[in-house]
Amino acid sequence: MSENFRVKNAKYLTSAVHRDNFLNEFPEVAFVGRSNVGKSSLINNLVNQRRLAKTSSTAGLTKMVNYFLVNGNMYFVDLPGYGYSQTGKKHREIWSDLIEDYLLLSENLKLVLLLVDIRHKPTELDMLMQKFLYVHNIPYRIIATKADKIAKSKVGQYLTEIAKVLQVTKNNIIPHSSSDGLNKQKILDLIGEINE
Ligand SMILES: Nc1nc2c(ncn2[C@@H]2O[C@H](COP(=O)(O)OP(=O)(O)OP(=O)(O)O)[C@@H](O)[C@H]2O)c(=O)[nH]1
Ligand SMILES: [Mg+2]
Repeated sequence: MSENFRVKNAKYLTSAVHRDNFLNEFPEVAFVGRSNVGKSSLINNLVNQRRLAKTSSTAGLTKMVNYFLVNGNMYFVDLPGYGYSQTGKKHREIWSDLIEDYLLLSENLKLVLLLVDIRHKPTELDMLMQKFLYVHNIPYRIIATKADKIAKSKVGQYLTEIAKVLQVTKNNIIPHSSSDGLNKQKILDLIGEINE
């Protein structure tokens, strides 16, 4: 069933700015990670659309919880990034209440894709998020984004570094590139499992 999962169609549904606006009709996959790590780009790559989820080189673009309906029976949820100091919050580098509400209140949340930039060591916040997901029993997988930015021959080495920090085995981290679609089908197949 999960093999060769395909996105037949995807459309933007709505954006929530408050827990009262969260949707819960369908199973959902959420994309979580630091600002600018490539969450919206990964969604676009998976659904084969260049601009379904808005992307930007300026950190902190996605501020709401954005729902996309995929194949008419599941949601892809693009979350705001964390670790971006907003004005007035400079010393409180933590994720927003909206992110936390979403993760704790979404009963149909089946999978979180936790994104880290393949070039950088995961931050304290990444580790905190990983722990948060674990403690709250939310199934997650780690995606290392922007793999096209390093030499192919170095990918394994960078994954080893990330794996060490996050205390997982290297095989649990999937490198991805929104530019060339590296491991796109592998990620889609993980997502396909949520509807079984
Ligand atoms: N080369 C390359 N650039 C990427 C990749 N993924 C994202 N980017 C670039 O990184 C920047 C941020 O990407 P977004 O997808 O907007 O990141 P985000 O995590 O949604 O950011 P926020 O919404 O601000 O939290 C954009 O300039 C993208 O074009 C990738 O796989 N390869
Ligand atoms: Mg975004």
